[in-house]
Amino acid sequence: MIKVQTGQIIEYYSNTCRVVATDGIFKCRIQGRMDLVVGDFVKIKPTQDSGDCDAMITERLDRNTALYKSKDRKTKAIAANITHLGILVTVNPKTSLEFIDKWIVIALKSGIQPFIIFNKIDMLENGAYIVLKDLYTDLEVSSFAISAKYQTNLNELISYLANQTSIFVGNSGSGKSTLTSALTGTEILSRELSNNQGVHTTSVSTLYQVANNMKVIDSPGVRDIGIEHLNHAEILAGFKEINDFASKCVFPKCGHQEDDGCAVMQALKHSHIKESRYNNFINLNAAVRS
Ligand SMILES: Nc1nc2c(ncn2[C@@H]2O[C@H](COP(=O)(O)OP(=O)(O)OP(=O)(O)O)[C@@H](O)[C@H]2O)c(=O)[nH]1
Ligand SMILES: [Mg+2]
Ligand SMILES: [Zn+2]
Repeated sequence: MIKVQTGQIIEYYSNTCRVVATDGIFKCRIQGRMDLVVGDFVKIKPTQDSGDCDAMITERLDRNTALYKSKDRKTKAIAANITHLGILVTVNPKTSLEFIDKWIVIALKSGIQPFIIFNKIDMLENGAYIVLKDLYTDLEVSSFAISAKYQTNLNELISYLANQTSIFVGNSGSGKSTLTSALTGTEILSRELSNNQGVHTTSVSTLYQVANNMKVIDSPGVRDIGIEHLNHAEILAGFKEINDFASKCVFPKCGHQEDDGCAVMQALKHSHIKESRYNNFINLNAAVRS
């Protein structure tokens, strides 16, 4: 008989989940309408009455961080207690700069450290990612250039992720599952390795815990996501270099699109702000209401 204990959700289905706790991994029943996601810390207690479940969840502990997405005006948590968010950037599928900037905004708004992983470097002409790397080094966003498939340059990334809980985000096919397999040594189905169909796309969020206390989450909910739950101030906070100049604009409600008294437009003209960053800032602002 298992005792009452605290654990962390490592896999979440609609009314059951898997929890890693002090005494092992348990399949748990979710009681009522609890708002739970992968990464949540929960209290569990033994149960006999629920089919193939060993335990039930009685309580969710407070979250340190939570990652949200919006769709059709509804906001939903994707994962909890994450410290780092790795944005997978690939040439194929091509990752847009807007995708990168959007995820930086989302991470910073949630108190999560964003960083960039250039994946599939085996497919690149030497140095092709350097231009992109330069765009983000000034912003204190670390970046790594790797090949998940051929396990190239993983050591630096592994040290960076030690003692952290990370989630990888990227377009379908960017290599989130392949990277998670490489880091954890678990064979996770990727779009190439599948049971019987041609491809396997991740359909459930899983948290893997491995050596050096590295926890990584492979999730299907993190390809392209809506940001209607953000406001203009939160978007500005995600563009650190623009934020620095915005406080110097003459008009307090400056929209940063007219030259008149706008310090951001001046900075853009003098290349203190990169054009792609400015354009994405304007585009993301246009996508939210307040
Ligand atoms: N050449 C090359 N191919 C890679 C690399 N990493 C991943 N791939 C391939 O890219 C394809 C997609 O990889 P996945 O890991 O399934 O991508 P994913 O991001 O998990 O995709 P979804 O689960 O659909 O979101 C597979 O065929 C991988 O073998 C890499 O470093 N180099
Ligand atoms: Mg996957
Ligand atoms: Zn301005």
